[in-house]
Amino acid sequence: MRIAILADIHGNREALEAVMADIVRQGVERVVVAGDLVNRGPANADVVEMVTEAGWEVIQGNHDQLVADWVYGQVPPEWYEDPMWRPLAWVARQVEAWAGYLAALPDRVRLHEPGTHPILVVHGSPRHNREGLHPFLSDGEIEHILAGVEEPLIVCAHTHVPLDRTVNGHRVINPGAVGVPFNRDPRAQYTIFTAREDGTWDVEFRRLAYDRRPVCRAFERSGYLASGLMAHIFYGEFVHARSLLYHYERWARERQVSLGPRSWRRFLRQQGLAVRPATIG
Ligand SMILES: [Mn+2]
Repeated sequence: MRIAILADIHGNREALEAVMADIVRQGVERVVVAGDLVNRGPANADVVEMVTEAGWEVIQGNHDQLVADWVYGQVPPEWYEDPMWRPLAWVARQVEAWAGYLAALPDRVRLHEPGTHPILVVHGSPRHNREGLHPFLSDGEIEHILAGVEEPLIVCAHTHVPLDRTVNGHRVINPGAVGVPFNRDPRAQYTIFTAREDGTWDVEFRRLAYDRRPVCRAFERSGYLASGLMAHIFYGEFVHARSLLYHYERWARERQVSLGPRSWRRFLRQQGLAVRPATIG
């Protein structure tokens, strides 16, 4: 039995295509997406259509929930007037027809193949879809978060950083991100779980290089980048394969500068990062 588990596609069609082709080559029998099909990227409807057409099982990520909440008027009313949220409005328009699907996704799935140890798949942690099991957490912190979880194997996503940690009998796997990795490795990342004779699982971390230039073009030509600052930040995170939003907000707070295109460019330059990378690998 072979199961592919992937997550955090974030509207990146080309990365998903690379993973889909690999999944076909690898001959897996079951595919689970651990959330965040949409937002952060330019091809959100394409990603939802590809995943649903493939018949893959999907759980809800915080971004899937956010986009559905936006469509259904379940975010604070002032957000609809705030330029900061325009990129979210842009994404929500793209997948408006899928809002019901995104809203109804389950928050977890328990995989229990005959003769194997069960696997719990969640987006963030078993407690919340925005609680990430980050590599920098201590064993004690991870143990606390996983208290009461019965499954010996837990797959979580959300941090966009791959993880394989065993704490007090719980093995935690994060497959890394398909669309927007934060581990400074831009390849599309996912995992394949293969059942062993004794019912435990062998975990293989796969990383696929693909041509990222069409993704950059899609950011620019779809109108997403022009929708506002947050799209520029997400573009920078995609290009540099690292988390920048959090650091930028802290940087701006410390200097008491307002968030906007000018301070964003200044932040990038101070980090030694190209503002508009001419070429990416
Ligand atoms: Mn995500």
